[in-house]
Amino acid sequence: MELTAQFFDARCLKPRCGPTPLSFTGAPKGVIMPDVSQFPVLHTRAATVLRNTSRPIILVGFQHQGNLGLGYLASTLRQHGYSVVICDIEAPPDQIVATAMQSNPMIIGFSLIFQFYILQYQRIIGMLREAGVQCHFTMGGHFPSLSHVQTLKMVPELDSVVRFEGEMTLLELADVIGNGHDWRTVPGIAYRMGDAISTTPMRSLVDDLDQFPYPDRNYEPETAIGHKALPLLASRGCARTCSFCSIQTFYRTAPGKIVRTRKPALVVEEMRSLYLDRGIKIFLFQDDDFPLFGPVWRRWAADFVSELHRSGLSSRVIWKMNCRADSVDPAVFASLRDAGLYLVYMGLESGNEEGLKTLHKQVTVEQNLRAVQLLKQVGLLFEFGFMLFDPGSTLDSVRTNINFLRTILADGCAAAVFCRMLPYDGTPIKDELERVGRLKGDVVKPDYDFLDPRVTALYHSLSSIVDVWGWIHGYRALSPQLNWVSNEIAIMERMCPALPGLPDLKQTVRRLTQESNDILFQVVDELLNIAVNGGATTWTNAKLDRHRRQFLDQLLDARNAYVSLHQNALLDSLQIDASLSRIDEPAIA
Ligand code: B12
Ligand code: SF4
Repeated sequence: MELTAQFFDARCLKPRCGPTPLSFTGAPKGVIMPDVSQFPVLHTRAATVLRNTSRPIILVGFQHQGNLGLGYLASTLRQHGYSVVICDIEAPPDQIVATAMQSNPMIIGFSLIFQFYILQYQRIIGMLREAGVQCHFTMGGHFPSLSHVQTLKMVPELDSVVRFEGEMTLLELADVIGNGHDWRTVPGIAYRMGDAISTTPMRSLVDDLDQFPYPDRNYEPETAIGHKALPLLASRGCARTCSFCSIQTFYRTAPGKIVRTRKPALVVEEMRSLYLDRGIKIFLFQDDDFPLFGPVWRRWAADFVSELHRSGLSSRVIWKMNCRADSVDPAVFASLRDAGLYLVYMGLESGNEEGLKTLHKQVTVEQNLRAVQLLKQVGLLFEFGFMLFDPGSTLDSVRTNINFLRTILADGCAAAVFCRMLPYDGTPIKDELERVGRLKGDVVKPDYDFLDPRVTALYHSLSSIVDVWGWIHGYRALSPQLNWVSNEIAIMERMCPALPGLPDLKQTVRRLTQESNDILFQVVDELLNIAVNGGATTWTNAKLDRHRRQFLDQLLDARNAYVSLHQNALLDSLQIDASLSRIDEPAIA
């Protein structure tokens, strides 16, 4: 095997780290055609309906890092005989239109999981209709589920909206449309009736997640330092009630059990087949809140750990998950680490008590601080979500937040990433802002003003001085790239622990991270002082950009030199152990 230039030179393809838990390189673009022969089916059900599967179903969605929602929808449809074509919403619109024209689909299903994409969907859907595509158009995802009326108004070409978990509803919709029956009777949808919007009875959330076949992942996995990574789910739903989060509303509005966990043995079985069939060594658990909190989920986690050890995977694969600060316990996390956990994404969200209350996090600053400290003690890499600004922000709370970040990041363990809370549809905080007349903007750019105009001025001056997309957010920004290299180092530590010089690289990256963070903190500090005492800032966009470029150059030089020097050992670590047992029995002693 040969390593590509991309593998070595992050400058050719800057590591695509998003403002998100973890990002990987090389996401496929465009149309992803199904290869049904390779598709793993875990469970099959006896067909109870006579189906007309003569025309395919097209699913359109955001594919970067692999879209599990589309994956489950596609695999469920295929399990019942339908052929499915998946298109990436980021593909050129003409390509999506051409695919639809060529394949004469029965349904096109659009997946809108980020509400700010709605205009992009609106445009493509309009183009499809203009091109003469007449089949049934439906849309699913968080925003359409919670704001179905607005969705149908904003996108008049849609025939229906599928609300909440979509597998069974889309399948029934396909069955009914295929057989020429009235689709308006299908439970779980919304549709237009003249000027009004009607809904059918809501469909319950699926109780047994293991009834689904494995999600379709028929795309090239993204890679990190050459190791392939794929997303998966151990559970769905979240029991918490953060005020800024539409997920909790999504799973609470539909009838049925809010949090459902899969059987640990079946999750491990899915990992094992992906390891053996696709060479996947990094697993990204996308569960909103990995099952860890309270005695029942602790037992679940313990069973999962035992299964990983029993399968032989714990020494061959690594994984990342998302959790909250109040789930972090040293003994539990040490056992997760020993079973392959290497990266934890924690939604810390705020570093001051008022902010945590506004966001209804139901954790304290002390808990956040302790969780970070424990993760460091256990030796786990962590990344975090943090909102420097929220609707209750004051100059004091912003200062406290920056000091919180200074404390947890003092050792350069992670790059500073922060944002302003956005009031998404379906969230309690959006409803509250609307109630008190503070909600501004629209679906694409929901907005609000702070109560203290000095905070609004601070926010605007900060956004104009710091190139947010160059430093904090986006695949090519500095903080995400610093985190990306720390992520690579953590992977190398786990996958090839004997590599010489790794501690030196780690130290260099930590130093750069400290220095980069420090500049961001200095900027916020100075702007805060100006907001209180007046005066003019000494920071300019150009000055910050010079710093940013210097950091990036130093980072990439250090990283690329290290990878080039150790390419043989790194290549060796990519091997898959084919002797691992395929069947459910202990594979190694
Ligand atoms: C994985 C993930 C990502 C991945 C995306 C991977 C991908 N391609 O899907 C990455 C890391 C890239 C990502 C990035 C971001 N994310 Co994100 N992400 C998630 C997360 C944690 C899981 C998604 C998932 O796999 N769910 C599991 C599947 C099975 O469920 P599902 O997607 O809901 O799909 C089901 C139903 O919705 C429905 N359905 C969905 N689509 C369709 C279509 C049809 C036709 C039908 C019938 C049904 C249907 O049926 C599906 C199966 O049951 C969600 C939270 C969540 N629980 O969904 C946040 C979430 C989607 N992300 C969110 C946000 C805010 C972001 C970022 C903006 C973060 C940031 N600060 O930058 C970025 C935006 C990236 C961009 N586009 O620029 C928000 C979206 C809020 C909103 N209302 O718009 C969410 C909801 C998190 C939250 N708690 O608020 N994210
Ligand atoms: S932010 Fe996370 S923990 Fe809070 S409700 Fe949403 S998914 Fe759950």
